[in-house]
Amino acid sequence: MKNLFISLLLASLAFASPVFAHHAVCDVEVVGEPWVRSTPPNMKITAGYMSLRNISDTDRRLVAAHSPVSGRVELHTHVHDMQTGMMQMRHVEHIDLPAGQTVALEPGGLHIMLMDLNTDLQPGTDVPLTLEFDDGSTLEIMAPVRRMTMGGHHQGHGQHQQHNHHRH
Ligand SMILES: [Cu+2]
Repeated sequence: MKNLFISLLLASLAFASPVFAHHAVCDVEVVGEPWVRSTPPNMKITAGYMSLRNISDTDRRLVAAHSPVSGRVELHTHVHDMQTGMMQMRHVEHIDLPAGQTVALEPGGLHIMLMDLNTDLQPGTDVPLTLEFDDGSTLEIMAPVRRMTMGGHHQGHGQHQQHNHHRH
């Protein structure tokens, strides 16, 4: 019964993904559309966001990412600095992707940090990203470049942070 289930699962995966046959099996898929924040001229860093779903029953880790537009890519998270009251980025060695779960990389939280950019990233273009997992598998994606949206949740968050920055 379990084998039948797995066969059906693999069959549906092969059906859903035309590139399936050309890559080592990857336990992780991107949910929705990934995106990379656009950059003004001469800005050398930006961030990539996406939701990653671990479709297997084994815990996975995102351990690295690469992009041809970036000389150095790191995995980052945001932590709340108790002393300053500000959110600060921290480098992390990996991003945990628990079995069967979806993990969101989003502004103010986990993200893929693209540094040493060798080009400006204009909205309407796409950034190739290679995601590397702890089992050695990789996932190649194209992430559209978007402006950080003004208004809505993230803007509100920013204002909230500014509120905490007042000094006496
Ligand atoms: Cu960062």
